[in-house]
This record gives sequence, structure tokens and C-alpha cells, in this order.
Amino acid sequence: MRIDVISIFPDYLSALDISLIGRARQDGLLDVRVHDLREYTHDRHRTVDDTPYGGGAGMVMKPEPWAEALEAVAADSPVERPTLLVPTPSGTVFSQPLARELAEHEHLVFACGRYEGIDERVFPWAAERFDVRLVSLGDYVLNGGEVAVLAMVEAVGRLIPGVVGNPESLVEESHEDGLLEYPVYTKPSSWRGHDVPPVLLSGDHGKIAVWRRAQQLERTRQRRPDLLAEEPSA
Ligand code: 6GU
Repeated sequence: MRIDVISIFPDYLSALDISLIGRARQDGLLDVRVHDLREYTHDRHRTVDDTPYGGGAGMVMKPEPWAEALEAVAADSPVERPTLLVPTPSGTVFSQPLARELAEHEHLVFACGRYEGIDERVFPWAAERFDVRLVSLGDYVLNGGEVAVLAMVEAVGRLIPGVVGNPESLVEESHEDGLLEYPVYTKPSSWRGHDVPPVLLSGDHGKIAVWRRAQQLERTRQRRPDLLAEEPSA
């Protein structure tokens, strides 16, 4: 999979050099390219923002550098219509089903906004050559899209075949079946007065599976009742 990230803080994305995603890049499973938006400015100050029309607080990202950066990335795409992901708290909420869908795509492009956002006209313009999606991590505000991109690239990247060593570990996880994960334990069986639930030591795999499912449901009911109100995702 090819991933391009456009940002005014390319160093923020250096975390993509390490751990699982860094290894996947070394192994040739992921081709990640980070671009500095300021490389697509032409003035001496490499200006990427300006004051908002209509007034108000903060600055807005100018459309021209975005168009030039996106044009360059589109021209270099392995596909006809790459997917453009724009991290923003006003997007639809990113989820495991979306991560699964994106893991099937050949080329993802992330456009990291800062300040009060990107000039709105960039999105209809970009829709001429990209499949554009505005995505949020949740209902809170970050200073820019970079941290969100780290989260989304990790969520998508680990679903690409070969990135996670043991693919079975992808199945029994929170959100993969629409429920939270069951609790896990390792040795010692008794630790500082806390014991591992005896069923897990029983060797009865049928009973263990039933217990784990009940734990998933109970945890989800307590911590995330909103998930039980929704339709199962897969
Ligand atoms: Cl994707 N971007 C920003 N700037 N803030 C956020 C977010 C994204 N998701 C939650 N808060």
C-alpha cells in the first residue's frame, strides 16, 4: 500500500519509522511518503495561512499550496482515483469498519490541517481527482491532523496482510466483532492476592469460550452501552 501524508510538520510523522509500521515499510509492505506543505509555497515566508473571510478567531489554510501539493501527489499515484483522508474534528468518526475498508485501498493520501482548518473550496476541488473523506478520531479537539494520521495509519496498516506477524491476533480484539475484548491474564495464577478466574485454568475450551463471550458482553454493557444499541458490524 502507498500512503502519502502532507503536513507543515513532517517531523511529527517520524513515528511512522518505528515499531510495526516502520518494520512494514522496511519489508516493502508499506510505501509511506511524507511531504512538507511549505514546499508548495512560492513566497519568501512560505506562507500557508491567512485570516478568515467574515472575521473570527484564528487563521485558515490557504487553498493554493494544498492544490499544488495534492496535484503533485495525484500525478504520482498508482491508481486513477486515490482516497484523500482529511483529519478534522468535523468529520465522520473513524472506526474499525472504516479501517478495514481502507486497508483494501492501494493509495491513501492524508492532508493534515492546522489552525482553524483548510479553505473549504479545497474539498470540492480535490473531489475531481480524489475520493475525499473527512474523518475525526472522536469528540475532542487536537491542534492538527498529524496525531490523528499516526492513529489512522496504525489502525489501517496493521490490517494489511503480513504487517502483524500472527493474523489470528487481529481477530480476537476489541471492536473486531462490535464488542470490547475479554480480559486476559498470564502467569502467575495467583498474584498479590488477585487470582486468575479458575475457568481459564480448567482446560475446558468450550467453557472458556462461553465465559469470554459473557465477559465481552458485560464489559461492553458497562463501559460502552452505545455499542450494544448499534447493529453488529460484521
Ligand atoms: Cl482527526 N483532527 C483534529 N484536528 N482534531 C481532532 C480529530 C482530528 N479527531 C478528534 N479531534
